[in-house]
Amino acid sequence: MKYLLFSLCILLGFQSIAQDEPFLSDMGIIPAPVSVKRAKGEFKLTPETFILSDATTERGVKFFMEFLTKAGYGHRLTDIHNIDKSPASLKNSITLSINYKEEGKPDGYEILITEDRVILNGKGAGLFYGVQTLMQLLKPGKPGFATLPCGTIKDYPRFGYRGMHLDVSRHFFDVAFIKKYIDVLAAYKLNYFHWHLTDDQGWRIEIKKYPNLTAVGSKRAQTKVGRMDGKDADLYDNTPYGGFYTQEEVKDIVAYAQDRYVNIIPEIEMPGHCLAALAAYPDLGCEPDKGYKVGEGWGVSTDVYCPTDHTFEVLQDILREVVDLFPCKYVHIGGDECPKDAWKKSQFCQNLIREQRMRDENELQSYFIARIEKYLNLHNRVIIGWDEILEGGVAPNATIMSWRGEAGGVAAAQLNHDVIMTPGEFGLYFDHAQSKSQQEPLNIGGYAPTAKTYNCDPIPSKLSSEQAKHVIGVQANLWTEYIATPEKAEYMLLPRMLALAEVAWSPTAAKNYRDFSENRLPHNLHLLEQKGYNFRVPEPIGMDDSMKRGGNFRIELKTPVEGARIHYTIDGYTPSENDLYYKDALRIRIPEDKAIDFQTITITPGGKRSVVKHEILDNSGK
Ligand code: TNX
Repeated sequence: MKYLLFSLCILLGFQSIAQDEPFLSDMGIIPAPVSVKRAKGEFKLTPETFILSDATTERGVKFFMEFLTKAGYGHRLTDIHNIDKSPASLKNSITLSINYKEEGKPDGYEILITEDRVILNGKGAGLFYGVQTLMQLLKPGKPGFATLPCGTIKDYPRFGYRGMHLDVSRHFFDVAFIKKYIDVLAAYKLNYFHWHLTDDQGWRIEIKKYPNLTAVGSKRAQTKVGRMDGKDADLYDNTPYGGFYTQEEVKDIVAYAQDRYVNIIPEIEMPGHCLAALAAYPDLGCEPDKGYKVGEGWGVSTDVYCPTDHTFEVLQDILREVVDLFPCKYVHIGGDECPKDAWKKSQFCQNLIREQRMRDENELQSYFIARIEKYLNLHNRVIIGWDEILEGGVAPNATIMSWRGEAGGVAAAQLNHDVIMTPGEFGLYFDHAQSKSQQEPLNIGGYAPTAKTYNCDPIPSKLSSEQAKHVIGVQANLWTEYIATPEKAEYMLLPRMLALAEVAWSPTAAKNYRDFSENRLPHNLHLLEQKGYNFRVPEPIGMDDSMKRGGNFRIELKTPVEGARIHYTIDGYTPSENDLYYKDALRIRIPEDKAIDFQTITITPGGKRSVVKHEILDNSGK
C-alpha cells in the first residue's frame, strides 16, 4: 500500500472522552450472570474482615481461602456456628454459605454485597462459581485491602456441559501447563476439560500393560515445518520430539481438576488417528509388516486399527486402565476421520463384513464403536464420539460431538441422542486465525474472531424444543498442529475462551457483544495478564476494517485491555512504543485528494503487543 505522506492537520481535542467507570452496571463479570443489580457504594475488605462459613470444608470455601492467602491477605476462616450472629458481629464479614435452594437450576449461586457485609450462597459447584465471581469483583487496594462493589447477583448456567478441549498429541504440554489451563477454565466456569491424549503424532498417556505405547508411541523422529499445504511440503525439523503423562501425573491432574469442579474427559482415538499406537504395536493394524511409524506431519492417515478380536482385547485393556484413572462419566473414543482404505484392502475385514452381514465399511465402523461402547457401558461410562460415528448407524447410548457443521448435532438430537455442539463454523475451532492480519502467527487457516465465537448459538434452529433438550452444551477445540508452545496455546485460547464461557453459561438475554468486548473484556484481560497468561491483544475499541471517506475525522478509541496504551502513526511507518500514544479524541483533517493510513499498535502494561491495525482515512474522492 502506498499512501503518500503529506502535510495534514491534527488537532488534539481537549475535551476528554467520558471514561466509563471501571465497574459498570453489570460489574464487569464474565460470563455475564443471569441477573446483576449494581448498587451505590462498596464493601471494604480490611485485615479485620471476618471470613465466615457454615461449610468450612467445601471446595469453594477452601479455594477462596487459598486465593486470599496467595494474594497476601492473610485472613483466617471462622466457622459461623462458633460465633454469635448479632448484626454487630456480622459487620465487616464475608460469609460463604451452603444455605441455598437450587430450585431446578443446578450449580447456581447468589451474592449480596452491601457496605456492611458480603454473603455468598451456593451449593457445591454453585458455591465454587460464586467464589469465581467474587474473585473477579475484588479490586485490590494497598496491601491487605480491597473493595467489592455493592450489588446483588443471581446466577446459574444455561448449559450443563461447558467444555474446552486440548490436543496434547500433536504437541505435548507439561503438567504445570495443564493445571494452568484447568485454572483458566474454572475461573470462567467451564466444567469439562476434553483431553485429546492420543493421535497419529503421539501417544501421551502411560498404559501399564502396554509400555510400548509410550516407549515407542510417544516419540516421533521429527516434525513438519510450516503449514502442511505450504510451499515447503517436504521440510521437517530433523529434531526428535516426545512426551507423555505417567499415571501418577494423571491422577494428580484429575484431583486438581476435581478441586475446581472440572471433569476431565480422556480421549482415546479409534478406529482412526492411531498411527502412534500402530507404531508401538504393529499387530493392531491390518498390515503389521508395513513399518508403521509415529506421524511426523499433519492430516489424516489411512493406517487405522484392524477390527480383530486381538485389537478389541488390547483396546479394552487400555480403556480399563483409563476408566480407573478418570472418574468422569464420559470417555471420548474419537471416531473421526477414519479412512476405509485399509479395511477395503484387508481380507480379514471383508470376511468380517460378510459374516456379520454388514453392508459396507461404514457399518464396520459402527460395529467397531458399538463393541467398544458396550464395554464402556459395562464400566458405567457413556461414550462420546465425533459426529462420524453416526455414519453406518449410531451406537445405542453415545453422546455426539458435532464438529462438521451442525448437521450431525441435528441428526443425533432427532435420534434422541445427547449432543455437544462444537462446529468450526460457530467459531469454536481455536486453531483458526483470530484476524485477517498477516501478523497473526502460523495457524491452520479459517477465520474465527472473538465476535464469531461470541455470537454463536449452540442450539440449532431446526430442532424442536423437545429435541433441543438433547443439546447438553457447547465446547471449543484447540488442535495443536501449529501450536508448539504454551505461550501460543494461550494466545490462541484467549480471549476467545471468554466468549465461549459466555455462550455456554449466560442466558441469551444477558448477552451483549458490545458490553462484553468494550467493558468486561478489557477488565478481564487485565486480570489474566496479572495471573501470567498470554493472550491476543484485541484491536482498539472504535477501529474497524473499513475504509473511511471524508476530510474531517474525529477518532475516539478505547483501550481493549485495562491500562494498555494505543500508539499510533499517520506517516506510513509501523507504530511502536516510540510513537505518540492515544490520550484523548483525535481530530484529523485530510486535505482534498489525499488519504492516510492511520495505524495503531496496543501495548499492555505487561508488554504484550497487538497486531498492527490499519484504518484508511480517504479524502481522495476516488
Ligand atoms: C479435524 S475435529 C480433526 C483434527 C484436526 C483438526 C484441525 C476432528 C474431530 N478432527 O484431527 O486436528 O481438524 O482443525
